[in-house]
Amino acid sequence: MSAVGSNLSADQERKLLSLFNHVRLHLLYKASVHGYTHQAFHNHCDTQGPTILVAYNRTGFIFGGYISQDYAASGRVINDDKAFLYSITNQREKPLRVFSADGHYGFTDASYGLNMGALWFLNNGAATVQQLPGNSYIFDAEQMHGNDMELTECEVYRVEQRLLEKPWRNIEWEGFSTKQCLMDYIQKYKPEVKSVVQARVLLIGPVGAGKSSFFNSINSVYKGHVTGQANSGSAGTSLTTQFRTYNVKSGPDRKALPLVLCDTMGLEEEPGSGLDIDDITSILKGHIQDRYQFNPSMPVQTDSSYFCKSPGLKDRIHCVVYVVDACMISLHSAKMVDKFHAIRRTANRLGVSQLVLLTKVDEACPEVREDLTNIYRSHYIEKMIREVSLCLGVSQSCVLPVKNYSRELELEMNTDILLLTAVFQMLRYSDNYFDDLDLAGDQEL
Ligand SMILES: Nc1nc2c(ncn2[C@@H]2O[C@H](COP(=O)(O)OP(=O)(O)OP(=O)(O)O)[C@@H](O)[C@H]2O)c(=O)[nH]1
Ligand SMILES: [Mg+2]
Repeated sequence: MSAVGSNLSADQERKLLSLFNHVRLHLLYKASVHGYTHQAFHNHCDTQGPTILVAYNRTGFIFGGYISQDYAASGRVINDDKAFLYSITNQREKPLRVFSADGHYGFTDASYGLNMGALWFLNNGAATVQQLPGNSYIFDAEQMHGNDMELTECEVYRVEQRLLEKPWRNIEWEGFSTKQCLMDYIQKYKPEVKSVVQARVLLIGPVGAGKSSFFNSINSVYKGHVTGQANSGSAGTSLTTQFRTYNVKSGPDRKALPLVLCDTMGLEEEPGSGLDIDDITSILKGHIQDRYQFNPSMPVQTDSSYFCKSPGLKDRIHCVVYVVDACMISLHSAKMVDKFHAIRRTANRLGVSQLVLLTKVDEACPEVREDLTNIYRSHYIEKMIREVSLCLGVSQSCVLPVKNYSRELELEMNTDILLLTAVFQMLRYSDNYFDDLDLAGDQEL
Protein backbone atom coordinates (compact mmCIF):
# COMPACT_ATOMS: atom_id res chain seq x y z
CA MET A 1 0.00 0.00 0.00
CA SER A 2 1.12 3.59 -0.55
CA ALA A 3 1.70 6.14 2.24
CA VAL A 4 -2.00 7.13 2.15
CA GLY A 5 -3.77 4.50 4.25
CA SER A 6 -6.61 2.26 3.16
CA ASN A 7 -9.98 2.24 4.94
CA LEU A 8 -10.47 -1.47 4.32
CA SER A 9 -10.66 -3.65 7.42
CA ALA A 10 -8.77 -6.97 7.25
CA ASP A 11 -12.08 -8.78 6.76
CA GLN A 12 -13.24 -6.42 4.00
CA GLU A 13 -9.89 -6.76 2.23
CA ARG A 14 -10.07 -10.56 2.49
CA LYS A 15 -13.55 -10.53 0.95
CA LEU A 16 -12.46 -8.11 -1.78
CA LEU A 17 -9.44 -10.26 -2.64
CA SER A 18 -11.70 -13.32 -2.86
CA LEU A 19 -13.10 -11.77 -6.07
CA PHE A 20 -9.73 -12.45 -7.73
CA ASN A 21 -6.99 -15.04 -8.02
CA HIS A 22 -3.57 -14.18 -6.57
CA VAL A 23 -3.69 -10.38 -6.63
CA ARG A 24 -2.66 -7.58 -4.33
CA LEU A 25 -4.18 -4.11 -4.08
CA HIS A 26 -2.26 -0.87 -4.38
CA LEU A 27 -4.12 2.24 -3.25
CA LEU A 28 -4.07 4.94 -5.96
CA TYR A 29 -6.76 7.39 -4.96
CA LYS A 30 -8.64 8.27 -1.79
CA ALA A 31 -11.37 10.86 -2.10
CA SER A 32 -11.03 12.22 1.47
CA VAL A 33 -7.32 12.90 0.82
CA HIS A 34 -7.17 13.75 -2.90
CA GLY A 35 -10.62 15.32 -3.24
CA TYR A 36 -13.97 14.28 -4.73
CA THR A 37 -13.08 15.87 -8.08
CA HIS A 38 -12.77 14.48 -11.61
CA GLN A 39 -9.29 15.90 -11.99
CA ALA A 40 -7.96 14.32 -8.81
CA PHE A 41 -9.57 11.02 -9.75
CA HIS A 42 -8.04 10.98 -13.25
CA ASN A 43 -4.67 12.30 -12.08
CA HIS A 44 -4.32 9.31 -9.80
CA CYS A 45 -6.17 6.58 -11.69
CA ASP A 46 -5.51 7.02 -15.44
CA THR A 47 -3.37 4.47 -17.33
CA GLN A 48 -2.95 2.25 -14.27
CA GLY A 49 -4.28 -0.98 -15.81
CA PRO A 50 -6.87 -3.02 -13.91
CA THR A 51 -8.42 -1.10 -11.00
CA ILE A 52 -11.19 -1.53 -8.47
CA LEU A 53 -13.23 1.35 -7.06
CA VAL A 54 -14.28 0.90 -3.44
CA ALA A 55 -17.10 3.11 -2.18
CA TYR A 56 -18.12 3.12 1.48
CA ASN A 57 -21.51 4.18 2.85
CA ARG A 58 -22.85 4.69 6.37
CA THR A 59 -25.09 1.63 6.11
CA GLY A 60 -21.93 -0.47 6.19
CA PHE A 61 -21.76 -1.51 2.53
CA ILE A 62 -18.62 -1.36 0.49
CA PHE A 63 -19.38 -1.53 -3.19
CA GLY A 64 -18.08 -0.37 -6.55
CA GLY A 65 -16.70 -1.59 -9.82
CA TYR A 66 -13.74 -3.50 -11.17
CA ILE A 67 -12.46 -2.72 -14.67
CA SER A 68 -9.61 -4.56 -16.36
CA GLN A 69 -8.90 -1.72 -18.83
CA ASP A 70 -7.23 1.66 -18.28
CA TYR A 71 -9.04 4.83 -17.39
CA ALA A 72 -7.98 7.35 -20.05
CA ALA A 73 -10.83 9.90 -20.14
CA SER A 74 -11.26 9.01 -23.83
CA GLY A 75 -15.03 9.57 -23.96
CA ARG A 76 -15.48 6.06 -25.42
CA VAL A 77 -17.57 3.08 -24.42
CA ILE A 78 -15.14 0.35 -23.37
CA ASN A 79 -15.93 -3.30 -23.89
CA ASP A 80 -14.55 -5.22 -20.95
CA ASP A 81 -15.98 -8.66 -20.33
CA LYS A 82 -13.98 -8.93 -17.10
CA ALA A 83 -15.55 -5.78 -15.58
CA PHE A 84 -18.08 -6.22 -12.77
CA LEU A 85 -19.94 -4.42 -10.02
CA TYR A 86 -19.72 -5.89 -6.54
CA SER A 87 -20.94 -5.38 -3.01
CA ILE A 88 -19.62 -6.54 0.38
CA THR A 89 -21.33 -6.32 3.78
CA ASN A 90 -20.72 -7.84 7.20
CA GLN A 91 -23.96 -9.77 6.76
CA ARG A 92 -22.75 -11.69 3.70
CA GLU A 93 -19.69 -13.93 3.69
CA LYS A 94 -19.55 -14.02 -0.11
CA PRO A 95 -19.39 -10.76 -2.05
CA LEU A 96 -22.17 -10.04 -4.52
CA ARG A 97 -20.79 -9.82 -8.06
CA VAL A 98 -22.68 -8.61 -11.14
CA PHE A 99 -21.36 -8.77 -14.71
CA SER A 100 -22.90 -6.65 -17.47
CA ALA A 101 -26.12 -8.03 -18.93
CA ASP A 102 -24.80 -8.16 -22.53
CA GLY A 103 -21.46 -9.77 -21.50
CA HIS A 104 -19.42 -7.08 -23.35
CA TYR A 105 -20.05 -3.60 -21.97
CA GLY A 106 -17.56 -2.64 -19.30
CA PHE A 107 -17.77 1.09 -18.62
CA THR A 108 -17.88 4.47 -20.28
CA ASP A 109 -14.47 6.06 -20.11
CA ALA A 110 -15.34 9.73 -19.77
CA SER A 111 -13.71 12.67 -18.04
CA TYR A 112 -15.86 12.27 -14.93
CA GLY A 113 -15.51 9.40 -12.41
CA LEU A 114 -16.37 5.74 -12.95
CA ASN A 115 -19.46 5.29 -15.12
CA MET A 116 -20.62 1.67 -15.22
CA GLY A 117 -24.04 2.34 -16.71
CA ALA A 118 -26.25 1.48 -13.76
CA LEU A 119 -23.91 3.15 -11.24
CA TRP A 120 -21.91 6.36 -11.67
CA PHE A 121 -19.31 7.17 -9.07
CA LEU A 122 -17.93 10.71 -8.63
CA ASN A 123 -20.08 11.86 -11.53
CA ASN A 124 -20.87 15.28 -10.14
CA GLY A 125 -17.74 15.83 -8.07
CA ALA A 126 -19.65 14.94 -4.88
CA ALA A 127 -19.69 12.14 -2.34
CA THR A 128 -22.76 10.50 -3.84
CA VAL A 129 -23.47 7.72 -6.32
CA GLN A 130 -25.94 8.13 -9.15
CA GLN A 131 -28.04 5.17 -10.18
CA LEU A 132 -29.69 4.38 -13.53
CA PRO A 133 -31.47 1.09 -12.74
CA GLY A 134 -31.17 -1.61 -15.38
CA ASN A 135 -28.60 0.27 -17.44
CA SER A 136 -26.16 -2.52 -18.54
CA TYR A 137 -25.84 -4.08 -15.06
CA ILE A 138 -28.89 -5.57 -13.37
CA PHE A 139 -29.00 -5.84 -9.59
CA ASP A 140 -31.16 -5.27 -6.54
CA ALA A 141 -30.36 -1.84 -5.05
CA GLU A 142 -31.01 -3.04 -1.50
CA GLN A 143 -28.44 -5.83 -1.94
CA MET A 144 -25.93 -3.59 -3.72
CA HIS A 145 -25.78 -0.65 -1.30
CA GLY A 146 -28.78 -0.89 1.06
CA ASN A 147 -30.35 2.01 -0.87
CA ASP A 148 -27.79 4.34 0.70
CA MET A 149 -26.19 6.47 -2.03
CA GLU A 150 -24.23 8.83 0.23
CA LEU A 151 -20.56 7.93 0.44
CA THR A 152 -18.38 8.25 3.51
CA GLU A 153 -15.25 7.43 1.46
CA CYS A 154 -14.25 6.40 -2.04
CA GLU A 155 -10.97 4.69 -2.94
CA VAL A 156 -9.45 3.27 -6.12
CA TYR A 157 -6.90 0.47 -6.02
CA ARG A 158 -4.69 -0.87 -8.77
CA VAL A 159 -5.24 -4.63 -8.93
CA GLU A 160 -1.81 -6.21 -9.34
CA GLN A 161 -1.33 -9.80 -10.36
CA ARG A 162 0.94 -11.63 -7.95
CA LEU A 163 1.83 -14.28 -10.50
CA LEU A 164 3.16 -13.73 -14.02
CA GLU A 165 1.51 -15.76 -16.74
CA LYS A 166 4.77 -17.45 -17.68
CA PRO A 167 7.88 -18.08 -15.60
CA TRP A 168 10.75 -15.78 -16.55
CA ARG A 169 13.46 -18.34 -15.78
CA ASN A 170 13.21 -21.95 -16.88
CA ILE A 171 13.65 -24.67 -14.36
CA GLU A 172 12.75 -28.35 -14.71
CA TRP A 173 10.36 -29.30 -11.94
CA GLU A 174 10.34 -32.88 -13.14
CA GLY A 175 10.80 -34.29 -9.70
CA PHE A 176 13.08 -37.21 -9.09
CA SER A 177 14.96 -37.23 -12.42
CA THR A 178 15.86 -33.51 -12.19
CA LYS A 179 16.98 -33.88 -8.59
CA GLN A 180 19.05 -36.97 -9.45
CA CYS A 181 20.69 -35.25 -12.46
CA LEU A 182 21.68 -32.27 -10.31
CA MET A 183 22.98 -34.50 -7.50
CA ASP A 184 25.01 -36.54 -10.01
CA TYR A 185 26.44 -33.43 -11.68
CA ILE A 186 27.54 -32.04 -8.32
CA GLN A 187 28.98 -35.36 -7.17
CA LYS A 188 30.99 -35.83 -10.38
CA TYR A 189 32.13 -32.23 -10.66
CA LYS A 190 35.90 -31.78 -10.97
CA PRO A 191 37.57 -28.38 -10.75
CA GLU A 192 39.51 -27.63 -13.91
CA VAL A 193 42.77 -27.25 -12.02
CA LYS A 194 44.64 -30.37 -10.96
CA SER A 195 45.84 -29.09 -7.59
CA VAL A 196 42.24 -28.47 -6.47
CA VAL A 197 39.71 -31.23 -5.77
CA GLN A 198 36.98 -29.17 -4.12
CA ALA A 199 35.45 -25.85 -5.11
CA ARG A 200 35.53 -23.57 -2.10
CA VAL A 201 32.43 -21.43 -1.77
CA LEU A 202 32.20 -18.64 0.82
CA LEU A 203 28.83 -17.66 2.29
CA ILE A 204 28.71 -14.01 3.41
CA GLY A 205 25.71 -11.97 4.50
CA PRO A 206 23.91 -10.06 7.22
CA VAL A 207 23.08 -11.69 10.56
CA GLY A 208 20.23 -14.20 10.23
CA ALA A 209 20.16 -14.18 6.41
CA GLY A 210 20.32 -17.99 6.25
CA LYS A 211 24.02 -18.79 5.64
CA SER A 212 24.24 -21.67 8.12
CA SER A 213 20.78 -22.87 7.09
CA PHE A 214 21.94 -23.10 3.47
CA PHE A 215 24.75 -25.47 4.42
CA ASN A 216 22.31 -27.43 6.62
CA SER A 217 19.85 -27.61 3.73
CA ILE A 218 22.40 -28.92 1.22
CA ASN A 219 23.68 -31.37 3.82
CA SER A 220 20.09 -32.48 4.39
CA VAL A 221 19.53 -33.14 0.68
CA TYR A 222 22.55 -35.48 0.61
CA LYS A 223 21.67 -37.07 3.97
CA GLY A 224 18.13 -37.84 2.85
CA HIS A 225 16.43 -36.09 5.76
CA VAL A 226 16.44 -32.64 7.34
CA THR A 227 19.44 -32.13 9.60
CA GLY A 228 21.14 -29.23 11.36
CA GLN A 229 24.87 -29.66 11.80
CA ALA A 230 25.54 -25.91 11.73
CA ASN A 231 23.93 -23.85 14.47
CA SER A 232 21.15 -21.77 13.01
CA GLY A 233 18.47 -19.62 14.55
CA SER A 234 17.84 -16.10 15.70
CA ALA A 235 19.85 -14.00 18.09
CA GLY A 236 20.46 -10.25 18.22
CA THR A 237 23.95 -10.74 16.88
CA SER A 238 25.46 -13.48 14.72
CA LEU A 239 24.80 -16.98 15.97
CA THR A 240 27.79 -18.20 13.96
CA THR A 241 30.97 -16.90 15.54
CA GLN A 242 33.56 -19.25 14.00
CA PHE A 243 34.80 -19.64 10.46
CA ARG A 244 33.61 -23.10 9.42
CA THR A 245 34.56 -25.05 6.32
CA TYR A 246 31.91 -27.70 5.85
CA ASN A 247 32.14 -30.83 3.74
CA VAL A 248 28.97 -32.44 2.49
CA LYS A 249 29.11 -36.21 2.42
CA SER A 250 27.22 -38.25 -0.09
CA GLY A 251 26.36 -41.83 -1.07
CA PRO A 252 26.70 -45.05 0.95
CA ASP A 253 30.47 -44.53 1.37
CA ARG A 254 29.86 -40.98 2.70
CA LYS A 255 32.45 -39.53 0.34
CA ALA A 256 32.90 -35.75 0.52
CA LEU A 257 31.43 -33.81 -2.40
CA PRO A 258 33.84 -31.76 -4.53
CA LEU A 259 32.52 -28.72 -2.70
CA VAL A 260 33.37 -26.96 0.56
CA LEU A 261 30.79 -24.54 1.94
CA CYS A 262 32.47 -21.93 4.13
CA ASP A 263 30.20 -20.41 6.76
CA THR A 264 30.97 -17.05 8.36
CA MET A 265 29.81 -14.73 11.08
CA GLY A 266 27.02 -12.35 10.02
CA LEU A 267 27.75 -8.86 8.72
CA GLU A 268 26.60 -5.96 10.87
CA GLU A 269 26.31 -2.29 10.00
CA GLU A 270 28.42 -0.78 12.72
CA PRO A 271 32.21 -0.81 12.52
CA GLY A 272 33.70 -3.12 15.14
CA SER A 273 30.73 -5.50 15.08
CA GLY A 274 30.03 -8.58 12.99
CA LEU A 275 32.41 -9.97 10.39
CA ASP A 276 35.43 -7.75 9.75
CA ILE A 277 36.32 -6.73 6.18
CA ASP A 278 40.02 -7.51 6.76
CA ASP A 279 39.04 -11.01 7.88
CA ILE A 280 37.08 -11.44 4.65
CA THR A 281 40.18 -10.55 2.65
CA SER A 282 42.19 -13.12 4.63
CA ILE A 283 39.51 -15.75 4.03
CA LEU A 284 39.40 -15.01 0.30
CA LYS A 285 43.19 -15.45 0.10
CA GLY A 286 42.97 -18.75 2.01
CA HIS A 287 44.75 -17.63 5.18
CA ILE A 288 42.01 -18.45 7.70
CA GLN A 289 41.47 -22.04 8.75
CA ASP A 290 38.48 -24.01 9.97
CA ARG A 291 37.14 -23.11 13.45
CA TYR A 292 38.87 -19.75 13.68
CA GLN A 293 36.97 -17.73 16.30
CA PHE A 294 36.13 -14.34 14.81
CA ASN A 295 36.87 -11.29 16.90
CA PRO A 296 34.83 -8.34 15.58
CA SER A 297 37.14 -5.81 17.24
CA MET A 298 40.34 -7.21 15.73
CA PRO A 299 41.12 -9.05 12.48
CA VAL A 300 43.03 -12.36 12.48
CA GLN A 301 46.68 -11.99 13.53
CA THR A 302 49.41 -13.53 11.39
CA ASP A 303 50.79 -15.36 14.44
CA SER A 304 47.42 -17.05 15.17
CA SER A 305 47.49 -20.86 14.98
CA TYR A 306 44.48 -20.53 12.60
CA PHE A 307 46.46 -18.33 10.20
CA CYS A 308 47.92 -20.20 7.25
CA LYS A 309 50.96 -18.24 6.05
CA SER A 310 51.29 -19.76 2.59
CA PRO A 311 47.91 -20.99 1.38
CA GLY A 312 47.59 -22.95 -1.85
CA LEU A 313 45.06 -22.46 -4.60
CA LYS A 314 42.89 -25.13 -2.94
CA ASP A 315 42.66 -22.98 0.24
CA ARG A 316 41.53 -19.85 -1.56
CA ILE A 317 37.89 -18.98 -2.10
CA HIS A 318 36.75 -19.76 -5.64
CA CYS A 319 33.25 -18.32 -5.45
CA VAL A 320 31.72 -15.78 -3.05
CA VAL A 321 28.01 -16.08 -2.37
CA TYR A 322 26.24 -13.10 -0.81
CA VAL A 323 23.35 -14.46 1.23
CA VAL A 324 20.44 -12.01 1.40
CA ASP A 325 17.03 -12.39 3.04
CA ALA A 326 14.28 -11.73 0.44
CA CYS A 327 12.15 -10.01 3.11
CA MET A 328 14.90 -7.56 4.07
CA ILE A 329 16.26 -6.18 0.79
CA SER A 330 14.66 -2.74 0.93
CA LEU A 331 15.48 -2.51 4.65
CA HIS A 332 19.25 -2.70 4.29
CA SER A 333 20.88 0.50 5.44
CA ALA A 334 23.35 2.49 3.38
CA LYS A 335 26.08 1.29 5.77
CA MET A 336 25.27 -2.36 5.01
CA VAL A 337 25.20 -1.68 1.27
CA ASP A 338 28.61 0.05 1.59
CA LYS A 339 29.95 -3.07 3.32
CA PHE A 340 28.72 -5.23 0.46
CA HIS A 341 30.39 -2.92 -2.04
CA ALA A 342 33.68 -2.99 -0.14
CA ILE A 343 33.60 -6.81 -0.14
CA ARG A 344 32.75 -6.81 -3.83
CA ARG A 345 35.70 -4.58 -4.61
CA THR A 346 38.05 -6.96 -2.76
CA ALA A 347 36.57 -10.03 -4.45
CA ASN A 348 36.79 -8.34 -7.87
CA ARG A 349 40.42 -7.43 -7.25
CA LEU A 350 41.19 -11.07 -6.40
CA GLY A 351 39.25 -12.28 -9.45
CA VAL A 352 36.75 -14.30 -7.39
CA SER A 353 33.38 -15.11 -8.98
CA GLN A 354 30.35 -13.83 -7.11
CA LEU A 355 26.72 -14.88 -6.80
CA VAL A 356 23.76 -13.87 -4.64
CA LEU A 357 21.59 -16.33 -2.76
CA LEU A 358 18.13 -14.92 -2.08
CA THR A 359 16.77 -16.83 0.92
CA LYS A 360 13.41 -17.00 2.71
CA VAL A 361 11.43 -16.74 -0.52
CA ASP A 362 8.69 -18.70 1.27
CA GLU A 363 8.34 -15.93 3.85
CA ALA A 364 8.52 -13.17 1.24
CA CYS A 365 5.72 -14.34 -1.06
CA PRO A 366 2.55 -16.26 -0.08
CA GLU A 367 2.19 -17.79 -3.57
CA VAL A 368 5.71 -19.20 -3.28
CA ARG A 369 5.03 -20.50 0.22
CA GLU A 370 1.96 -22.26 -1.16
CA ASP A 371 3.81 -23.73 -4.13
CA LEU A 372 7.55 -23.32 -4.66
CA THR A 373 7.19 -23.88 -8.41
CA ASN A 374 5.64 -20.35 -8.49
CA ILE A 375 9.07 -18.92 -7.73
CA TYR A 376 9.74 -17.60 -11.24
CA ARG A 377 6.14 -16.49 -11.69
CA SER A 378 6.05 -14.38 -8.52
CA HIS A 379 6.00 -10.66 -9.29
CA TYR A 380 7.36 -9.98 -5.83
CA ILE A 381 10.36 -12.31 -6.13
CA GLU A 382 11.13 -10.96 -9.59
CA LYS A 383 11.07 -7.43 -8.15
CA MET A 384 13.33 -8.46 -5.26
CA ILE A 385 15.79 -10.04 -7.70
CA ARG A 386 15.86 -6.80 -9.70
CA GLU A 387 16.35 -4.78 -6.51
CA VAL A 388 19.14 -6.93 -5.11
CA SER A 389 20.94 -7.00 -8.45
CA LEU A 390 20.80 -3.18 -8.60
CA CYS A 391 21.78 -2.78 -4.96
CA LEU A 392 24.83 -5.07 -5.17
CA GLY A 393 25.70 -4.27 -8.78
CA VAL A 394 25.48 -7.84 -10.08
CA SER A 395 23.50 -9.08 -13.06
CA GLN A 396 20.11 -10.66 -12.40
CA SER A 397 21.41 -13.99 -13.70
CA CYS A 398 23.72 -14.06 -10.65
CA VAL A 399 20.79 -14.04 -8.22
CA LEU A 400 19.58 -17.46 -7.07
CA PRO A 401 16.40 -17.65 -5.02
CA VAL A 402 16.15 -20.56 -2.55
CA LYS A 403 14.06 -21.77 0.31
CA ASN A 404 16.17 -23.28 3.08
CA TYR A 405 14.82 -25.98 5.32
CA SER A 406 13.75 -24.25 8.52
CA ARG A 407 10.76 -26.00 10.09
CA GLU A 408 10.33 -29.17 8.02
CA LEU A 409 11.36 -32.62 9.21
CA GLU A 410 11.36 -34.34 5.84
CA LEU A 411 12.76 -33.33 2.47
CA GLU A 412 10.56 -31.82 -0.20
CA MET A 413 11.39 -32.41 -3.89
CA ASN A 414 10.96 -28.86 -5.22
CA THR A 415 12.89 -27.35 -2.30
CA ASP A 416 15.74 -29.76 -3.09
CA ILE A 417 15.69 -28.91 -6.80
CA LEU A 418 15.99 -25.18 -6.10
CA LEU A 419 18.77 -25.73 -3.55
CA LEU A 420 20.71 -28.04 -5.86
CA THR A 421 20.28 -25.63 -8.78
CA ALA A 422 21.97 -22.98 -6.63
CA VAL A 423 24.91 -25.32 -5.91
CA PHE A 424 25.12 -26.19 -9.62
CA GLN A 425 25.52 -22.45 -10.40
CA MET A 426 28.12 -22.09 -7.62
CA LEU A 427 30.22 -24.80 -9.27
CA ARG A 428 29.83 -23.19 -12.68
CA TYR A 429 30.96 -19.85 -11.22
CA SER A 430 33.89 -21.53 -9.47
CA ASP A 431 34.87 -22.77 -12.93
CA ASN A 432 34.89 -19.15 -14.10
CA TYR A 433 37.47 -18.48 -11.41
CA PHE A 434 39.62 -21.43 -12.52
CA ASP A 435 39.24 -20.41 -16.19
CA ASP A 436 40.60 -16.99 -15.34
CA LEU A 437 43.69 -18.28 -13.56
CA ASP A 438 47.13 -18.06 -14.95
CA LEU A 439 47.74 -21.81 -15.16
CA ALA A 440 51.50 -21.31 -15.19
CA GLY A 441 50.99 -19.87 -11.71
CA ASP A 442 48.99 -22.94 -10.74
CA GLN A 443 52.00 -25.20 -11.33
CA GLU A 444 53.65 -23.66 -8.32
CA LEU A 445 50.64 -24.07 -6.07
N1 LIG B 1 11.26 -19.63 6.30
C1 LIG B 1 12.56 -19.64 6.13
N2 LIG B 1 13.37 -19.48 7.19
C2 LIG B 1 14.70 -19.49 6.97
C3 LIG B 1 15.27 -19.66 5.69
N3 LIG B 1 16.62 -19.60 5.82
C4 LIG B 1 16.88 -19.44 7.12
N4 LIG B 1 15.73 -19.37 7.82
C5 LIG B 1 15.60 -19.12 9.28
O1 LIG B 1 16.25 -17.88 9.58
C6 LIG B 1 16.91 -17.94 10.83
C7 LIG B 1 18.38 -17.55 10.67
O2 LIG B 1 19.03 -18.53 9.86
P1 LIG B 1 20.59 -18.85 10.00
O3 LIG B 1 20.92 -19.90 9.00
O4 LIG B 1 20.98 -19.09 11.42
O5 LIG B 1 21.19 -17.47 9.52
P2 LIG B 1 22.74 -17.07 9.45
O6 LIG B 1 22.91 -16.23 8.23
O7 LIG B 1 23.61 -18.25 9.57
O8 LIG B 1 22.83 -16.13 10.74
P3 LIG B 1 24.12 -15.76 11.66
O9 LIG B 1 25.01 -16.95 11.78
O10 LIG B 1 23.50 -15.38 12.98
O11 LIG B 1 24.78 -14.60 11.00
C8 LIG B 1 16.72 -19.38 11.33
O12 LIG B 1 15.65 -19.38 12.25
C9 LIG B 1 16.34 -20.16 10.09
O13 LIG B 1 15.51 -21.28 10.38
C10 LIG B 1 14.37 -19.80 4.58
O14 LIG B 1 14.77 -19.92 3.41
N5 LIG B 1 13.04 -19.80 4.86
MG1 LIG C 1 25.10 -18.74 10.90
